[in-house]
Amino acid sequence: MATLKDFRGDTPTWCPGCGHFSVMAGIQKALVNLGFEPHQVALVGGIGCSSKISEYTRAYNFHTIHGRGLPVAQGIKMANPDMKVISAGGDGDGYGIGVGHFIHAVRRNIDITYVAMDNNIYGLTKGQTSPRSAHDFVTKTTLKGNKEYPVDPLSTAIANGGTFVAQAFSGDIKGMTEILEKALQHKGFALVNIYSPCVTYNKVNTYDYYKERLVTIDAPLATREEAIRVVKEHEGLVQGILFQEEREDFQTQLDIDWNILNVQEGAMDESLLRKLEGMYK
Ligand SMILES: Cc1ncc(C[n+]2csc(CCOP(=O)(O)OP(=O)(O)O)c2C)c(N)n1
Ligand code: SF4
Ligand SMILES: [Mg+2]
Repeated sequence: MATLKDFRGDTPTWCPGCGHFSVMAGIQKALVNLGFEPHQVALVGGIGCSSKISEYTRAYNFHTIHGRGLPVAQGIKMANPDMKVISAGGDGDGYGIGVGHFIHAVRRNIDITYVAMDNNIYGLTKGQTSPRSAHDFVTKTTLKGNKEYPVDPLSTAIANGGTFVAQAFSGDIKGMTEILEKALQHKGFALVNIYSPCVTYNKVNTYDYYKERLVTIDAPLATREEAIRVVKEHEGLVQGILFQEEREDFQTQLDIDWNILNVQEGAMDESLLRKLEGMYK
């Protein structure tokens, strides 16, 4: 059985105190608790401080390009349904340039876990306003304050057919790990948005900010309408599983013999291509 040490990858270069350390610890702990081995897991990042998590965790890793973690993760799952696939990245990565992929992955309900490490700012590029920055948030790109309003990932996912929608806080490792375990066990697309403070560039959304404000939701809400109402009522400052629904995932519905894709020698010959074509007819 794997231990936490087995999942340890390259040494992180994150700033001391960065929330992303705890998110990584939570993901690794959840994987160990559920009995996964590193070779059974694929971890895919986009670009950002957060996305470096793919290099810092020992598993099958793919550090993709900005906002493209989700399409690559979905491709890996399609090619190898036995793999536990996790896509992880930042709020800029997932809700800015990658937001189109996000919404389609949600409605597709493909069986992967998406961890968005939300620090309400672009950390890697040194502190610009992100799609999750609050209205009137001041940075070097919004000197007079942000005149846009932030993306609401929870309501978006719930409204667009999300079957597991949760939010956690990297300052509460125990609660976050429990949510991550449930997300990893969910058969379908699981979103866990995690408030993960950037201690270097965001002096507003700090650990204390979240500790003072977050409201814990003890159990998933009964309906999508109710879940969205609760998210809006607390202005997104909630932690827990907001909504969960059992629904056949994308690949189960397709009912394809996925073993056909295990091409051992790497060569896709003509007959295999014809067979694949046949499956989609
Ligand atoms: C196509 C493209 N556009 C812009 C960038 C520059 N860029 C790199 S990371 C990043 C944002 C990172 O913010 P986030 O995803 O929130 O991660 P964080 O660093 O905050 O963890 C940007 C804009 C890029 N690498 N590629
Ligand atoms: S810049 Fe911010 S997000 Fe990036 S490692 Fe430092 S604290 Fe973390
Ligand atoms: Mg960010």
